[in-house]
Amino acid sequence: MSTLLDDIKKAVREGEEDTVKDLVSSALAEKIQPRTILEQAMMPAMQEIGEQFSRSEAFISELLCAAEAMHAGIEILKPHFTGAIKNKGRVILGTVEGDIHTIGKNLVKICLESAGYEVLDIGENINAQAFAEAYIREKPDVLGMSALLSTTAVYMKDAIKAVRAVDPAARIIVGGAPITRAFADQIGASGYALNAFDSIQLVSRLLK
Ligand code: B1M
Repeated sequence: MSTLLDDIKKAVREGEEDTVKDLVSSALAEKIQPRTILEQAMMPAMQEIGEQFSRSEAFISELLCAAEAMHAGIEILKPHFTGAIKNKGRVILGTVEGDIHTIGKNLVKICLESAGYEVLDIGENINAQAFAEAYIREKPDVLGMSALLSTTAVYMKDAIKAVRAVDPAARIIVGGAPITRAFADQIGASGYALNAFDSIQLVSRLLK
């Protein structure tokens, strides 16, 4: 099993989309859990390429290829996560202003859908006003914001302020690599999830 996971990790890191699809399918056929494939192979690959990038050992084009390969693998995994019932509540998700990272948000969507929530993805680079407009339009039970850059995480505060101007009781959750629980408390979020799987318990707790 570890060889297959190692191979998936390598293929994601090297941006080999077709190889990732084949290997992820093989791993599922071998009954390796989708969550294991994600957490022990695909996500560490993104971590690794990110670290290489910060040491100037990888180009931005390689980050993009790895992201494409990650998306391809997630598409294969998706049917193994998604549940049939979607009536536990409505969630809106978006990545904040100035930020085009999608993968974490997409995983949160898949996890929440698998747990029975209806999720509307409003996309990336969403500013405070657009979050507030989406809140008015869609009337979600929970609004989720994702940020991957320390420079964009700060926009969450503005977005929370704009949404709370519309509904002071709005349930707003935040997450993403630079976000901490302390930061979430400081900007007035209703909750913080460390990862996509934790977002299920968080939303469930907020809707009790
Ligand atoms: Co960018 N990037 N990137 N990047 N990128 C990071 C984030 C970085 C850490 C890399 C590094 O230098 N080590 C760094 C940020 C440094 C910082 O601010 N502290 C960085 C940088 C600098 C940049 C650019 C500025 C580079 C440049 O242009 N010079 C640029 C900015 C673009 C922009 O947004 N304006 C940029 C661009 C890109 C690409 C477009 C090439 C590509 C994204 C493609 C895409 O998403 N479609 C990309 C990638 C792939 C990465 C890394 C390598 C991988 C991100 C990822 O997908 N991780 C990343 C390095 C890293 O993360 N270590 C990096 C996998 C994903 C599953 O994890 O998104 O953390 P993550 O999501 C997790 C949790 O955080 C959580 O759950 C998820 C799953 O468990 N979570 C939530 C996320 N959102 C949540 C919301 C919730 C709850 C939980 O509730 C709502």
